Amino acid sequence: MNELIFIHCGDIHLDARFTATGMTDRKAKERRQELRDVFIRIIDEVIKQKAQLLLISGDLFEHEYVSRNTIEFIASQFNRISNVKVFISPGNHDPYVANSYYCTFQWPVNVHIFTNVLEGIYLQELDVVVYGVGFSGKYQYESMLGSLKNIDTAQINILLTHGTLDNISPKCPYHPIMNSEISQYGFEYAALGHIHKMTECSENRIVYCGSPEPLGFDEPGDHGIIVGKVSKTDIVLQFAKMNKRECITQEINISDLSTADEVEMRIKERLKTLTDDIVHIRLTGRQNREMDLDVQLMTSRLWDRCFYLKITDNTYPDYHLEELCKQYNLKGIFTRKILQEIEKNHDAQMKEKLFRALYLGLDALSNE
Ligand SMILES: [Mn+2]
Repeated sequence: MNELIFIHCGDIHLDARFTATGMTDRKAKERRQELRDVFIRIIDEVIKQKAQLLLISGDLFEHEYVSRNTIEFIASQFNRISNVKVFISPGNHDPYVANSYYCTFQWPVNVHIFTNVLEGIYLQELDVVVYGVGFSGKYQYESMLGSLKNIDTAQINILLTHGTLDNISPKCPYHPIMNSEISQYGFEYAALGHIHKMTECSENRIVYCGSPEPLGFDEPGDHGIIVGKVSKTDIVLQFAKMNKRECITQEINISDLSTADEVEMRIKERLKTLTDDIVHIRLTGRQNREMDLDVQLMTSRLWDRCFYLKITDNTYPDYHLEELCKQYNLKGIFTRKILQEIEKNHDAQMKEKLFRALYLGLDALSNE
């Protein structure tokens, strides 16, 4: 039985700016180097797995920012696998436009780049047809799979494209395609790009491989590529983790802390296991009125404890009880009553309970 080994990767975004993360230029530059590193590791995996096909489902690089040097780097990596057929379906970040390196660069002969006209390439030696279509601009409002006619089911058929699967919004600008539309043709595998999180949309058949390195805080968890073994009767997919770093967002509730030093200690403690990561700490809860919290200062004091650190203050100020006591409304009456009770009471545990009741009550009254 003819079995084919393929690697499916995409959304690598070589030369991305990383502006959304708020990263410094220095760190962004380092991160861009790491995107190159992950691309090398992907090619290593192609060699290691003895893959015969490399499918790249778009957003290989960022057209707006990519340098010729990076294009030459990509080509040199393709040259390492000259016996492997490489297919690229341009995405919204690397569309097939007139001034794209896809048009102007002399790519190695083992590389095929799809355009906005759907085509199927038959590889006789592998008895497989790779169908593909790509972006020719930033936006693509309609499915480009419409011209697909009956496909010959005698051989293995693979689809490669960049798009949004089953998006119900009427004006999806990123190539809206339907699961049902793809399924009817009976592809052995549909390799999709655009969603940066690995997603199996139809068991083993329609798959987003995700980005191999996360590009922002909206891309938590592991990232990688798909290693597939497919025949006319069977398909086995394996996710291969590729990312060097993780983008991690963590909340730290500071309601029980009274000084900025204590907050800093708590963040330090949390960062101990996140030294290689891109970390966003969200401070939440109630902030003591006496606390002089300066997240910028804190960030600059702790920046070297992980790859990149961002701290945001999402706390809300503590209640000003003295002020509240002076008010002639429900909150004022409630606060006065409970504070009187607290004063009368000598039991420490009871005092604490009353304080908790005070805050719960004020929260309830504030949220009306
Ligand atoms: Mn992308």
